[in-house]
Amino acid sequence: MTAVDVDSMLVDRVVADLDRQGYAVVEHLLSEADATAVRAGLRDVIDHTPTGRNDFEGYLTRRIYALFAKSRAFDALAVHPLLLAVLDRVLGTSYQLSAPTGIDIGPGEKAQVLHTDDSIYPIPRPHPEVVLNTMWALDDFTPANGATRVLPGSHRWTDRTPFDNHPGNDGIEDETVVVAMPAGSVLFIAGSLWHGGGANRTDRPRLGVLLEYAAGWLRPQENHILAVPREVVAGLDPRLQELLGYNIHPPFVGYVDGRHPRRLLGERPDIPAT
Ligand SMILES: O=C(O)CCC(=O)C(=O)O
Repeated sequence: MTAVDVDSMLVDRVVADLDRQGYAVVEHLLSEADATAVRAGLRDVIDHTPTGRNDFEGYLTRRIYALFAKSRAFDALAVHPLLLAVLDRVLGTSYQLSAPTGIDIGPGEKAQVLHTDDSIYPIPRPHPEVVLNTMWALDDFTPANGATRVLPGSHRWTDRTPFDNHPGNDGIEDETVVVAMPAGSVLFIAGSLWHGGGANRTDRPRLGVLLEYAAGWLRPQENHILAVPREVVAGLDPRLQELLGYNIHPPFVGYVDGRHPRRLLGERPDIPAT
């Protein structure tokens, strides 16, 4: 995969869709061949990943945590120019990776409970977006195999949840949109949008990878500093190093011994010594 110039009209469209409906789809951001290569690169990791431990993870679903410790398949995608341009517009210029997670929904898995990704932070709604998630489809996402479900416009809900008058999450399903998309596509999900994985009624797993980002001043969901060995991070692209926590939120949130954390990976003349 080669770096591509960012298409500003595409960025505008994604940002507008996120604002209007809380999600946006870009089809074929990866070619079919690239999607196949990324999927193949994750195969071994998936084979060594246990199934989930609760309803949210899914008892028939494998979730790859500590993704950047286990695979190089997403190094370039995490700093894809389109993502960074959209993130700059939605979260501002200070953000970080929060929860990079491979999700292989197994045959027979039931639908995941609808949730918002920012609900883990105690911030009353409404609020400016502090989380932006991206779901990279590595298989075709279909209504049958567990494509992500979204509630369009629910990122604006302040006095409503999918569970009001809908015990068991049933009655809300007619408002839910299943985001079918071909392998290689990316679904952007605003942190305040209600969504969830779908049920897999096929006999094959559905693989997607979430690259979730959060504002630079928040604690990321996964502690990358402990999850990804420093010698691995040292070999990565400097922007990815920053996204994995070797960065500050200005003026100095995240310093180490009074200095920029990037210094733990070696000297960088472009960063002041303080
Ligand atoms: O697998 C999916 O389609 C969505 C998963 C999700 O939203 C999550 O686990 O937070």
